[in-house]
Amino acid sequence: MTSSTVLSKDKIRQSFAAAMSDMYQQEVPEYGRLLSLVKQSNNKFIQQNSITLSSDEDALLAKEHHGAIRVGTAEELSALRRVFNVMGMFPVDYYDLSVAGIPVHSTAFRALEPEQLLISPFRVFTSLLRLDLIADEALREEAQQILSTRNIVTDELVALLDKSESQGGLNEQDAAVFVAEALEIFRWHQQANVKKEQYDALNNTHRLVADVVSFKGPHINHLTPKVLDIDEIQSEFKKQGFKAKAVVEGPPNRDCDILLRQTSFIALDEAVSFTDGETGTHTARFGEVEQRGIALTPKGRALYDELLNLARSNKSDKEDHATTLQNAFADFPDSYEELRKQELAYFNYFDTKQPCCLDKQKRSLEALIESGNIDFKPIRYEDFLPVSAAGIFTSNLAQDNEAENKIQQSPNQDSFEKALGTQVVNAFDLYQSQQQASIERALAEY
Ligand code: OOG
Ligand code: NI
Repeated sequence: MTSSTVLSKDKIRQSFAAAMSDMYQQEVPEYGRLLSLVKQSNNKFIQQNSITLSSDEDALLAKEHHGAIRVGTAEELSALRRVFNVMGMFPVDYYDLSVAGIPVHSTAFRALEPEQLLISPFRVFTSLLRLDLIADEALREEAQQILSTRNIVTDELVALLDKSESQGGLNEQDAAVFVAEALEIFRWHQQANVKKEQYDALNNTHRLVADVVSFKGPHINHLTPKVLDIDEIQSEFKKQGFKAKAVVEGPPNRDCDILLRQTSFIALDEAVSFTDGETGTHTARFGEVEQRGIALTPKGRALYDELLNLARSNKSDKEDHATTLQNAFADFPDSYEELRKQELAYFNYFDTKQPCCLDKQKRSLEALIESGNIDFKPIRYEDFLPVSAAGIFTSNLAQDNEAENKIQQSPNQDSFEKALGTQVVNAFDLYQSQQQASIERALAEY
């Protein structure tokens, strides 16, 4: 390869995801343990269900993951947008976490096209701290002041961002430097940016404020491998002494998985040195697993939200969470055929290559499905769920504190997009156009 050849963004994302995984295994040894447990559990599931994976699928399964970080300022968020762009990752959807008492709003950076997701499905749930939701004015100003002095990107990285933007990508050599420099943003810093008493004051206001403001950079706070049987992992977590969250977030266990189910285990206490020489601990980094199902249409999503609310209001001490959830979701169709007929979920349609006996004018999509000439398979949900994300956030902050209940609910997508420097992509539009393109492709054969 000559040095002027631009390397594919998918390849850069793939090597960045691998580098991030290596770094996180070194920083958080439990993550290495988690990866072995997930591998064992996935293998067991594959054997028990006699699933045959191609070598590509197998490699992808081991690689599947998302991560999460939290930044403090508009400049930091927009720098991340530029960094992720180099890896072919774009902000999809807006998530307002203030509804759950968490002073952040978020997006998820990811690749947009199915073929790109197959090369590397790596995503990063990225949150921006909302100091505007913090009531204590003096503390808010202090936090702003501290954040204004830090710089999360190295000069080398900025030069490579400029280069990539002006020449439409990076060559292999530059990409290798880019991966190493970008990784620095996500590294854990034991050395805090603040004095012990400042940390304590921030922590008393909201644990997230302390997490975002007190350090030199926005450390990666978890990486999440994909699992095939999350209920089994949840019970293994308990057996093997991981401090798992009490419940699995998201929809119940079903024949046809929908959206996203996730669970996590409690964060580490990590040693910190403050600028005044004092020492202490900070709790932020944890482990999580995810199981993904079919993407829902707006109609399906409305039904999901309604039934999830029903389950939350039916919550009682007499029944466990899984049972309450199962009961509430009894009205959610659980076959792909029904999900499709009721337009609750998205599908990829494809030509089965069977000989077609229908008259030309009768070859509609539905008739061709009926005659066995077109078939469909689920489109996987690639995004996140705000209620679940809130559950993950809160279960991984240290001790609860009073002030946190005072965060006002106030979504503000406009201000988020201004900070980001672009609008977020709407996930429904992505799934809808993927489905539509597959229908057109399949019908073009007839
Ligand atoms: C992000 C929590 C949300 C998920 O998987 O829903 C998340 C955070 O704690 O920063 O990662
Ligand atoms: Ni997560």
